[in-house]
Parts: sequence; structure tokens; C-alpha cells
Amino acid sequence: MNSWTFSMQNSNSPIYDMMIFFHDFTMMILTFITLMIFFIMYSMINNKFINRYLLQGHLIELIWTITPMIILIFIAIPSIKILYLTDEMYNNKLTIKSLGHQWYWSYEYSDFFNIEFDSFMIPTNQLKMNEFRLLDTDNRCILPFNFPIRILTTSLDVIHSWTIPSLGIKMDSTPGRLNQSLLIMYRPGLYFGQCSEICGMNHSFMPIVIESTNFLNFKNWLKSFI
Ligand SMILES: [Cu+2]
Repeated sequence: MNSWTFSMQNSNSPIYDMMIFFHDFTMMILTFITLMIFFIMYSMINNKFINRYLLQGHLIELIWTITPMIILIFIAIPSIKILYLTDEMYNNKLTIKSLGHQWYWSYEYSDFFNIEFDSFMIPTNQLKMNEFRLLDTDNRCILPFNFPIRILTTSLDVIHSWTIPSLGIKMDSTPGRLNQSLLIMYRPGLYFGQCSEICGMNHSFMPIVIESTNFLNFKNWLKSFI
């Protein structure tokens, strides 16, 4: 992961692949429209054509009414498709629950007995050389890759938002409500995110780290709780 970048993070899940496609597709249309408007503005200012008797042109009005409608439909179809796919549960075999607190996350692996822990940000003065400032946590959320996981989230105080950009997940953690999303990771690695709902004084200091590893490692890690 770059320390900062102009573009989005590299994708690590099928949903985020689709979101990146949709972003590029919409930007293409946006660029085209913007350039066309600037060209028309420029050419209207810089010509001397006048027509005193032009009061109506039904054909051109029809064209400039229907064309934007068609463009909007072309944007709406993939947008709605991706929106509903992010809400879809498919073949998930594992459920984890992330709970927002002021100001840290805690995780519960509800399929197993008594596996739960808190995940605090590592303060800057305790960082090791290989850790990211304001992003690393003391206990990472360890999960298997290539494995559909249902992630539930809720909050115990105010509204937080559980977010991992490279997985295309941004899900509100609301007190008294349980939100769910499907999480699939392509490959092993560390995935960073931050709380994305202004939740109080230390909102910026409750990062999320997923460590994805193969299933055998994950199983061994679960055994360490026994
Ligand atoms: Cu928060």
C-alpha cells in the first residue's frame, strides 16, 4: 500500500472490482460531457451567427431531452446492480461480529466458543519499524482468504462505520441494529481501514486491520484461544 495516492487502493474483492469499473465508466461519461459543454460554450461565445426568426426547433429539443435520459439509464443500471450485490449473502460459512466502541473496535467470532478481543490502535511512541502510524492495531482481525465471510457490525455507544476500502466495504455500526455484509478476500495480506463516521474525540484513532491468511493458519490461530 502506498502511503498516499491520487487513485483508489488496489482491489482485493469482487465487489471492489465492480466498484472500480463503475467509477472509471462514470468518469468517462463525465469527462465527455464536461469537454462537450466547454466546447459548446467556447464556440457560442466566439461566433457571430444570429437568426431572428428561429423560435422553435422540435427535433433538437427532442434530441437534447432524450439523450441525457439514455445516458442516465446507462449509469443507473450498473449502479443499482452493484448496490444490490453489496447486500447479497452468498454461501458464507463463517460469521464474525465487529463492535464499535468509543474509540476502538472489538471482534467476536460467534461460530466458536468464547473467541473475542479488543483491537486498539498502537500509539505512535510504541510503534515498531514495520508498523504503520495511526493504522496498526494491537490485535488484528484474522480471517481466511478465498472464503466467503459474513461480517456483522453494531455499536455499543454512538454510530461508527466499519470500513475497509480495498474490500469495498463501508458499513455503519449503529447502536441497537445489526448490519451485515459479505466479505471475500482474494489473497493473503494486511488490509487497513478506519472508522468512517464522525464518532467523537478519538474518531481518527480507531483503525481496522484485517490480516488475511490461509485457512490452516486461521485454524491454528483459533486453537490458540483454547
Ligand atoms: Cu468510530
